[in-house]
Amino acid sequence: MKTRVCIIGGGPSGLLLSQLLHLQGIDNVVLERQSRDYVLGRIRAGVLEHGFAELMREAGCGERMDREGEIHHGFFIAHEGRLDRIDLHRHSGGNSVVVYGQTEITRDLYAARDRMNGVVIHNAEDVRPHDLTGAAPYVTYRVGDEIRRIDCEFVIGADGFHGVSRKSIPATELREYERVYPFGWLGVLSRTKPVSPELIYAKHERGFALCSLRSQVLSRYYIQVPLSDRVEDWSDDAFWAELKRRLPGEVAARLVTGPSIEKSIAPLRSFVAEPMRYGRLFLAGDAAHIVPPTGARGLNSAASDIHYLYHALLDHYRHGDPSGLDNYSAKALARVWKAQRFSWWMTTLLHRFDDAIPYDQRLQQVELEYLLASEAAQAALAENYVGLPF
Ligand code: FAS
Ligand code: PHB
Repeated sequence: MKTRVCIIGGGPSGLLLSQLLHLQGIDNVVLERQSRDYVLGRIRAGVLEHGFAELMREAGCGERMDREGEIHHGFFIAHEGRLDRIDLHRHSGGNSVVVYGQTEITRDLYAARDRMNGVVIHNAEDVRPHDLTGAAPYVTYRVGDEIRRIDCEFVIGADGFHGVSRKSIPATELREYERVYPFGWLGVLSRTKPVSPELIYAKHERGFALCSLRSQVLSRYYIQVPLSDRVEDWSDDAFWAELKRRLPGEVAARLVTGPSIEKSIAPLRSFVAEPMRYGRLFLAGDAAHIVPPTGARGLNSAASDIHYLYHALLDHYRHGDPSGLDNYSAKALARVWKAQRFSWWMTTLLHRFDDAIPYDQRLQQVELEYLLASEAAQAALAENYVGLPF
């Protein structure tokens, strides 16, 4: 098989780039290790920056998001039994976020690929990129016992943190930066009415909690748990009881509980791999960077990578201009590191750190006091949360 761009990974990053390129007549193929149902079975991000929403509309995939997604102009911070609202809309000069699950984003992107007869190959085993530093890279993969080959001009590594692309870059070429947090998030999805019309980020001495949603009949909740916890350690009742302990009384009193339809523990890490290019291979999304979900930057950081790559490939194919591709890594990393900073800051602000020295505990408390008392600090939070410019 021959194509112009071979995209490894059929998650939101890979599918969004595939759709954008196809709309511009740039031939591409997506190779996905899992089945479509498996990919759609993952419950992940919930909050979209306005830049991500714009990109979905540009890809012709924004119609259901605009119809079913919720525009949120702010969120609450719960602490010491009270709620303080951060007015994103006012502090960001009129911007907001869209609450619409990543699962639905991925579903809409698959539907758009199908409508355009886009080529997405599922259950592609042992995907391997080859000759990345030459002018004619290719990718091999296995279906059953048969090894297949795709000749291409560029390879996009959109295969997430555990993918093959980043690992195809020689260690001598790659610099990796990582911080692993000493806790995880236990997440529950339930067919219950959300406890609050806007998200609640709760800082509590027992640990962090988050009240989020997917719709008015589908709620998403998280509590910080030790890394040693396993999901089978937590019954639904135990989860709901702990969540209530971490919320202000008036909120806990109106929490509607119900059976979990999904329950999982996600570890928290900050990670960046530099550079995001090696020859004809370009990394995008989780393949190159990971953030703790506290700042809702994970999926949104992938969006700016895709935006930059899309325009760089357009410039290359339309105008023979390689500058976008040559500048991609530096440009993408400049925004990635700002998302890293914000995610680290939100995580440090709101979580319980058992090994924190008393000075750091007081600093955490005064950081929150300063934020809630300062218009400038809230404006800084808002501009990051709604999304820094691409
Ligand atoms: P993905 O990991 O989504 O997609 C990569 C795709 O590549 C996958 O479908 C995988 O099957 C495929 N793949 C992997 N290896 C391959 C190979 N060798 N060959 C072919 N295909 C291969 N972000 C938020 O903003 N908010 C959240 O609440 C949030 N929660 C998260 C919870 C969890 C458990 C995880 C893991 C992530 C969470 N994230 C969250 C971040 C998440 O949303 C990512 O940012 C987002 O999935 C990034 O999308 P992709 O870059 O497409 O990577
Ligand atoms: C979610 O709804 O899954 C979600 C929302 C905001 C976050 C993290 C997760 O910061």
